[in-house]
Amino acid sequence: MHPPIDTDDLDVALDRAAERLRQAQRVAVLTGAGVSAESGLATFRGAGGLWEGHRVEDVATPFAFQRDPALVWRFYNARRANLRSVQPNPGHRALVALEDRFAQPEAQARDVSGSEPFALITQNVDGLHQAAGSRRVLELHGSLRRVRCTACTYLVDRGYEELPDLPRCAECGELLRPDVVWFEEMLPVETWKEAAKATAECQCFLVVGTSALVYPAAGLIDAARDVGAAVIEVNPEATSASRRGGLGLRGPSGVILPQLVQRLV
Ligand code: BJW
Ligand code: ZN
Repeated sequence: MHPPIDTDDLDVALDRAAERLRQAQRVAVLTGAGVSAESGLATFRGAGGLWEGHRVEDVATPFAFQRDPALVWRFYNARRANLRSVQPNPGHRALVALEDRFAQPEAQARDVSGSEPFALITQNVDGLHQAAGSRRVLELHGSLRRVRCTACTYLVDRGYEELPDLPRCAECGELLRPDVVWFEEMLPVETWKEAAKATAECQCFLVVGTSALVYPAAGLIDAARDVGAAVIEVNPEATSASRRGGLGLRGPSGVILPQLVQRLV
């Protein structure tokens, strides 16, 4: 249990965070599973987490997939099926409003550097930011909608349609896998470069709903600090990111983010 939020302190922190955002020309946001918690999706770690009942190495490593692809596919198919009935929540929608605020054509015209004013960097594979209407979403850990071949270059968006436990490639007949990034796998190179650039160029970096334990994504928080960006964390709990400084907005992102964005208008 986290301690009750002191509303006066939260109010002051929200004002301070809004001020940092107002001063920024470019903003980057890093999200994790917590931003989708209020949509009814389980986070990964902790009680009730997605991995409860599974060992990480049984489902989220290339070795696990080699050893028992049907077990791994059952885990991912269950999550894909669940996503058919899940909707974005007010936290996702507030991030769309934040993008609207920063990525207006006039704001871009004023920025002679030609850099993008807004990036939403997500570790999530649930597609809820796009479903809410976010435009510039950088998916660091892939997407549950896409599947790819383990043998050839076949890659396709299958939405959340039902797939067999051992789905096969339409091109070569080999086994398909979810297009997500497992431990010990490289992140998609171009997406990673864009995320690192957006971080290096921002003046304000929002960290929302992530335990900040998984690298290299968590390293972006330090990279933002290194370039002097104001780091603002939205999370009901303190995390390894909060312990490294920055401004903490303690509470669920579906409550805190709309209040934060509201203060910018
Ligand atoms: C709320 C809320 C509400 C709740 N509102 N908030 C030692 C040191 C450094 C690095 C390493 C190391 N040993 C190994 C590594 C590398 C490894 C790593 O980081 N390991 C650490 C665990 C130590 N990383 C990798 O392997 C990465 N690749 C890589 O490094 O390549 C180079 C390499 C190549 C070859 C060999 C070695 C290295 C790849 C990482 C891939 C991560 N993939 C996963 C699975 C994706 C597919 C799937 O979905 O199944 O990505 S793991 C899982 O963790 C998933 C998530 O995106 C990621 C992060 O989790 P997240 O989002 O932070 O969720 P939680 O549950 O941890 O936190 C939720 C938070 O929400 C909590 O804080 C709550 O309080 C909060 N919350 N309700 C707001 N309402
Ligand atoms: Zn193939």
